[in-house]
Amino acid sequence: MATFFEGESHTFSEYLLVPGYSSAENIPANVSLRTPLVRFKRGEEPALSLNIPMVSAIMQAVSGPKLAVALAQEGGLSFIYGSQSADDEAAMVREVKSYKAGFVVSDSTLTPDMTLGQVMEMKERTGHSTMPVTDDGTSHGHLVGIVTSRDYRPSRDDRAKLVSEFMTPREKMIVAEDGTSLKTANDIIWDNKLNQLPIVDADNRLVALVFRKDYDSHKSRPDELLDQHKRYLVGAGINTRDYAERVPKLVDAGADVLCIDSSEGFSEWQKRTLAWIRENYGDSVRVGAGNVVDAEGFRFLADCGADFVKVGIGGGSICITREQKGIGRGQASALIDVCRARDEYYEETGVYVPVCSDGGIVYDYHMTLALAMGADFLMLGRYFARFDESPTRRVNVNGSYMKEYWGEGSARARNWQRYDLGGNKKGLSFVEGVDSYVPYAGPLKENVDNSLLKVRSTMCNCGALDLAEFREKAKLTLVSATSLVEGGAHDVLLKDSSQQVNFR
Ligand code: RVP
Repeated sequence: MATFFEGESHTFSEYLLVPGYSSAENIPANVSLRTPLVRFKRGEEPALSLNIPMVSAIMQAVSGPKLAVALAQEGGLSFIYGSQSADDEAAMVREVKSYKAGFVVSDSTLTPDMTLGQVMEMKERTGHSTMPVTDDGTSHGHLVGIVTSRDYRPSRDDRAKLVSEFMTPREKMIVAEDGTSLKTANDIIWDNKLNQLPIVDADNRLVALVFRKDYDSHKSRPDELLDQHKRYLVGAGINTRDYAERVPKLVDAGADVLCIDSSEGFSEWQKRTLAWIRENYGDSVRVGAGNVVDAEGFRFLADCGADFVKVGIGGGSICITREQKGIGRGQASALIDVCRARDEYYEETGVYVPVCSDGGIVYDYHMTLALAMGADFLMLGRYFARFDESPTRRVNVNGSYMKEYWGEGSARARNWQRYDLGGNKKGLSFVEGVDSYVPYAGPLKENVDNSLLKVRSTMCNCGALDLAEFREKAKLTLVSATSLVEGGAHDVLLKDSSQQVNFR
């Protein structure tokens, strides 16, 4: 006879927190969101921690170098996607590790023979109005000029006009040489009343741009996640097929932590992958595993030496695994079960193995609930895909800006290693994900600040100043379908019909 779990399997929207006593100390500014990223022994500090409990999903449409930098600046971490060649993935890791705060590699570079029409198209696509001009149009070509929005009048100028006719030419530009510190660059910007300063090497090749606004924002990033050399922390996804080739390249590129990316992690393949890493690197390479949805799966991976365990099957916004294969579990029920197992494991062994809740976070309050249920940190795909920094295109769909977002199990990503069960057949046998649009939401920082302010506020309502205290004090209740209706605006006619949308 099969095993039947007690009760139904629930998801985040079916729960609410009941506030506890909050003292005068409980203000959002006093809340710490610092959380362990990897396993540690009782009484010891974890080797790696996050300053905010957010990591970005191991997905093509989410975790490229740009998002990784933006997220590390806020205190979280990206896992660069593994569904690309090991060399390409390692190059992305390197790009993050070699990123110098405040020095931006141009993503909107022109050639002198491009037209104003093309300039305006590029501005629309990237959202950037400062565009260096190089001889070959690459971000490291020879610098020949610069275009900003002050150089043309879209309503009056002929769209066929060439960049060379209206750019500020190189000889009239103020530049700084490679190796200039951010502080000096900023002084040059102030002394010359500039908005940006191109950095060039001895051969007049463009290296980067420093923007006036970036220096100030750099100074206001208290949560930045840095290694001992003041470089941003970054993770990388691996799979259970080519780890012997991929892991050394990622380690060599400077990846701070790895994660086995699999839709179903309770398997011999994960055991073998973890064993190989321990044999070859001991504890010097940190690696998470998953995904699992019950206590048994957690214990298996913890015993195999996983540094953290990821929870969630079928709850991802682009995921159709449950429909295709009939496996999975409501994300809240899975998380509660696994977090209980983590606490028992800690009691028994003195080893704390952090739990990551992966997928299914739609509203900001879902983050708070997942943390209250015991998650040490959250993995988010859809959430980050909506931001400027995600690697996908911003497109206009019926008058609204959208970003593309597709699953790793979709026909577009074809990440067969994530779903592979062994055997000789290589390739995706059937899709487990979809290709979609998500509403464009602007820059990462604004959104993360806003989401986490809500998390902090709710923690205060529950009398908690850090995540461990929050887990201890949280009181959760299941809600009925009828009280769900009561939770939104109801029985009123909204004046602003745009507030009526349920889709975020
Ligand atoms: P979400 O944040 O709800 O968009 O979910 C993201 C998660 O969905 C990923 O971290 C991963 O676990 C899962 N995923 C990614 N691709 C697919 C798929 O194609 N089915 N699922």
